[in-house]
Amino acid sequence: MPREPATAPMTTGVDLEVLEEIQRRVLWLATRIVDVANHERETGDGVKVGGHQASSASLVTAMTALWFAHLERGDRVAVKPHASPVFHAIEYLLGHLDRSYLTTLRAFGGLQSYPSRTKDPDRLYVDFSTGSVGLGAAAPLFAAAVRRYVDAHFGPRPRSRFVSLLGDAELDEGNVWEAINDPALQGLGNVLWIVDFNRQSLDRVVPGVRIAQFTAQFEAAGWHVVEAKYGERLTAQFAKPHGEALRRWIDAMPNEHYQSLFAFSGQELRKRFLDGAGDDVEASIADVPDGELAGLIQDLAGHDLASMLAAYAACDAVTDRPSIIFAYTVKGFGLPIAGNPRNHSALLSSDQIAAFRQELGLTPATEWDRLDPASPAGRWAEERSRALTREPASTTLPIEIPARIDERPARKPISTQEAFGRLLTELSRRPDVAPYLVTTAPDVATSTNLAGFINRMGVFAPDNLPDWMEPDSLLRWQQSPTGQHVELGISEMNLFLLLGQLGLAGDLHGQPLLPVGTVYDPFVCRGLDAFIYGTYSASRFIVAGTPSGVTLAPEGGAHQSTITAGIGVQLPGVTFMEPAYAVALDWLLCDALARIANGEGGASAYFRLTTRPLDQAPFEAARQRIGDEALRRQVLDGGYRLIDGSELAAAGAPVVHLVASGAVLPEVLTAAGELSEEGVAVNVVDVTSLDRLYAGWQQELRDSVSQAKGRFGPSTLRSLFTPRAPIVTVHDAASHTMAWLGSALGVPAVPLGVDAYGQSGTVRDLYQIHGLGPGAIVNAALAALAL
Ligand SMILES: Cc1ncc(C[n+]2csc(CCOP(=O)(O)OP(=O)(O)O)c2C)c(N)n1
Ligand SMILES: [Mg+2]
Repeated sequence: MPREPATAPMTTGVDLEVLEEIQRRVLWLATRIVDVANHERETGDGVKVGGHQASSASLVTAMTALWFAHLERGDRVAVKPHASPVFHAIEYLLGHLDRSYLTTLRAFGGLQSYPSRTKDPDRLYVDFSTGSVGLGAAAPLFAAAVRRYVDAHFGPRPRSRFVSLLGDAELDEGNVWEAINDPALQGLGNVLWIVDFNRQSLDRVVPGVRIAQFTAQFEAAGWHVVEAKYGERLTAQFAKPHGEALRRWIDAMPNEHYQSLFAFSGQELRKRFLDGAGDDVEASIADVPDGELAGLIQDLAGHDLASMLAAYAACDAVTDRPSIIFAYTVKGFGLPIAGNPRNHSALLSSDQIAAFRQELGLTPATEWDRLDPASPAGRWAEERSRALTREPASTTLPIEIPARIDERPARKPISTQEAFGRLLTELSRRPDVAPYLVTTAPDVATSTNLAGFINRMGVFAPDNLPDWMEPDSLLRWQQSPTGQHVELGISEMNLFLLLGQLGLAGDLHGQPLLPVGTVYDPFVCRGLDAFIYGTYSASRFIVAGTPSGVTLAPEGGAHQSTITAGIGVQLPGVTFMEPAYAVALDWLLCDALARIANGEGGASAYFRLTTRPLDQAPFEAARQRIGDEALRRQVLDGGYRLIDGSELAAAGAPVVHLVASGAVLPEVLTAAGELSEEGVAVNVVDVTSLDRLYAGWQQELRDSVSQAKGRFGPSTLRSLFTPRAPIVTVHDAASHTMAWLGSALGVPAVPLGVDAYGQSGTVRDLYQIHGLGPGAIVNAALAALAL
């Protein structure tokens, strides 16, 4: 049963016949865009080009109705990855894409296979990148939450609706359910999800009839659900004698049975359709001639423009919660491959393309034309183009981020996690910067030291909520529309999806923000796909992974991260940093915020932090030796010499470098002391950003190759190390992460790190069993010198 029968279509100003004509042209262009990429482009590499004609056709009606009769300029839409040809066909018909691109699907510099915010030629109109199913689908929900936040803090802006067009199999992805269940994402009345309910995924027809389960799940999560199931013809048939039996029969029919009928027509179709049905069902279609039976049985609302517009209007009318439309569609609608279970990657033959072209009255000379501007369809497209044309948004914040936040000298031992919390609290006192800061955490705000910030800035809630805590409690949890911390449930996937959207607030809402998230470092992996999604979308945010490594000793192996440093170094679009000392963290954090404020692409930052308090004196000593500004520069560039062994080296002592990041530095310093006593000249290099060192080295290599110099120019890496001296790398992370330094420097290297799962114990115990203690470091150094 449809949840809400189609009401009168919202046809104000829209002629359904004109829309029908536009729909046919959109289907043609989307199909031909894929066809030409596969059949008329010589790639020379034997790799198939691909593209999805059937998945595209499935959404042609929903998308034509949206762009040509529903969307407004401020609306933001995520398009199902495999419908990108439909999107580009529409943008072309609206005049937002040059004709020359229509033959470039999946070509270098051309239309990307899936909608891309950063690479598509019509990217001004791509609001959300999609491709990894489920993530793009959920993104508009998070964007709507960000809009709610932005409106509450900076004043309401013109209305936007946040629309997601998703494949039905995208609902298999857990992140979708994590998203709809989070309390921070409730009540967003400007959200509309449109599920392309074609009952097919990549491999198969999806088994069973799951619609009742889906609708119940969304309703339980507080959503308004519409089933756009049957088109006008079937609806009319249901109204006839025995119509109810017919409806019940189709409703209960397994997807596999229904889908198998698409291959048949006439007598054979009738026989197969009625297989197992009672006399009343047979009677219900007795009046339908064989020639019309296929059209009737395939008459789904997802291909009925009036039904879709009615569904959109019904959702618009509901403003207190998100809406979802299950639009029943046919994968491959309107094409010879319609409904075929194996049609996901199927391509029309050239003969089939020629027949389709002819059917539309087009010729090879006119096939790429826009709609005739003199025709009603052409005039309508022009009107819609005017309604939807956009200007690029500004993504910079006109504020000055200081070079350092906390000028007080650090006397006591302090952990980087505690320092991070203090720095954010200090920042919240700065009237120029504070308004733009927004923090978020997946139920770990207090255990990652955000309490100070939250006490000062409050927790965001769309409405004022009572604070049930005692007024003198250490943590105030004041929830109101002015709060600047967004608290999430435990889902790390949601954390990164939200951070990704907060970091696009300038692009999508005209108000850049300074987003900061915290997460236990091991669970970065739990949200990794969304982390990648955010950085792939060129979002800009700061995330602190804390605490990290086996230094989290008593917590045990399940909470001890090892591969996250490698992830941080390797992920594009984010700079990985692991400072050990508070002042270094301060400089790096300010620099990261400044890059975000400047709207720099790829300016996200990942800080890997610890709860181990470290004595700050060694850093202060280095500061005295190197000087404040020079040291700051080195820290920002990725590393500095915490201990300089030049004097002993000048006296002829053998030189070794101990290279380390973060929590392990006390052990490294102890080892350095022991080695010096043995007459070894030790340089201790504190790597503040392995990522920057690596990027600098790579840049240097590329420059030297392209300029054919044969010798490298100076880089941070080279200025930190004495030529030919062996190195020992020490890291509370997989030993592999720093191992490349040996080859970069062309010297013997012994990488120490954590290459097995940890367990509970003290820091000393854990460092001992993983070979990070001073003794192991000294032995490694002696071994390196002997290599
Ligand atoms: C995370 C992820 N896993 C797998 C894929 C490969 N894949 C692409 S489309 C698809 C099936 C999609 O089915 P559906 O969402 O129903 O879209 P349809 O093509 O039926 O419209 C799969 C498994 C992907 N793109 N992303
Ligand atoms: Mg599907």
